[in-house]
Amino acid sequence: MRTVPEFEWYHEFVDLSYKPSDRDLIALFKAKPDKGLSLEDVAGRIASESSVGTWTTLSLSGLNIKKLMAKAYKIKKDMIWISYPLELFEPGNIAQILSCIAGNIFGMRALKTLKLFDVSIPKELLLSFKGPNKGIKGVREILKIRKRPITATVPKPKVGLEVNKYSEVAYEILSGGIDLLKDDENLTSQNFNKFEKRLSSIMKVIEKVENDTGERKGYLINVTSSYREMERRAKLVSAYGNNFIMIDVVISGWSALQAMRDLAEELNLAIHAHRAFHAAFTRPKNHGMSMMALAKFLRLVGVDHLHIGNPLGKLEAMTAEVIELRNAITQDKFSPQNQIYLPQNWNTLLPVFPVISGGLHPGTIPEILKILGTDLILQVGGGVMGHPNGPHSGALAVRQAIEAYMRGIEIDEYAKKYKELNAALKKWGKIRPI
Ligand code: CAP
Ligand code: MG
Repeated sequence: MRTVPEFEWYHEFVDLSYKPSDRDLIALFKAKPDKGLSLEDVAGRIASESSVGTWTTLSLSGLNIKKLMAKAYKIKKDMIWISYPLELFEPGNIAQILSCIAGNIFGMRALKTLKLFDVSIPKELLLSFKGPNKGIKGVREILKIRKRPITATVPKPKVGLEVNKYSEVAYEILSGGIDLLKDDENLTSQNFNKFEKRLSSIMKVIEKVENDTGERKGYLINVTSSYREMERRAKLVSAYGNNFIMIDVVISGWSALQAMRDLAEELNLAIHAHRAFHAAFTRPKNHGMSMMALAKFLRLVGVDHLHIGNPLGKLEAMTAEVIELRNAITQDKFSPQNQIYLPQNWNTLLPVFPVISGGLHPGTIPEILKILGTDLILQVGGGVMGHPNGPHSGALAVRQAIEAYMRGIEIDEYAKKYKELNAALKKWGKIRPI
């Protein structure tokens, strides 16, 4: 057992008899202490460094900071539950909250690894944020789609198509029945495809397809850039009559996202949150921040669509985790199926549309709907663009796969009547890509 130097006071941040109040924020950490340290040693260090403490006792006697001290109140195996007093946080300031519970602590030498596993936000702090602007119901109202899954497609290759070609492909995709055209995460305003030229052209395509088909369409245009430029682009999007913007939310950063959420309300826009870069810190099993914690913070700040992984896709995503994530961002009162996660009462904050994407194709759609239900956005990029007969047939095949499921008909049976679906099954079958 390590001898504790006189100048340390971390033990004052551990109280295993403490019972959190419903006004406390609870953070759940997964911790691996450095050699010679116990979980209780590091629990005190995490609670101290993420609230009011530092590495040594201070001479500032008499200061009443006890009310701001976090308390490690439960330790079980490698998990540590820490309770934070509400007064430690600035209402409505996501950056400040993360600077506490997702800040210095990841770099503490006392820890080999540390993962912020989950968070439970008290009502008073929760309601100081806006949450989603449109939510699931609002997005369905925009598109006039009551029950079935909503579909989206990214023209592929990811980037490189000039505006004219991009618009031709967009026409193929949307006229084939896809509801939302989506930019890829790394398409913004490169020389070969400038933002306003693309916006103007795609909105003309949408107008034509809406007139021809009677279906409502939308464009998840990627506004990712510096904040001021995102603001300018979002205003352009609204001026052109589109109801959606897409932001690479993790790359753009929390403060930019929170400002864009306010702007989305003024401009009557829904935010499609692409989570590129998340895997840098969600994928490591023992270090960083979990997708659950990330998803809760994104619902809190207020995105309308969020990618949560595809259990049958090309990127890593465990089915049980995707189901928990779907529940956490859609339920009014989230109660975890896996007891390790923390419950969350979302009060008046709207639900977020789960987006399933990454290696999705018509052959795997029915299985996805069976696992996750139909209140989803299905993003099918390569699974439309790679159809043997082109994107228009790929779009038709996606809608046919959804129709088969909604009508309770086995997809192979349904494919006998629909050549586009049949061709998709011939190419990809019903297997997940690697
Ligand atoms: C999917 C995608 C999305 C990923 C993001 C891509 O394309 O456009 O960015 O799904 O991952 O670029 O890979 P495909 P996640 O449909 O062709 O796979 O949804 O897990 O955040
Ligand atoms: Mg992409």
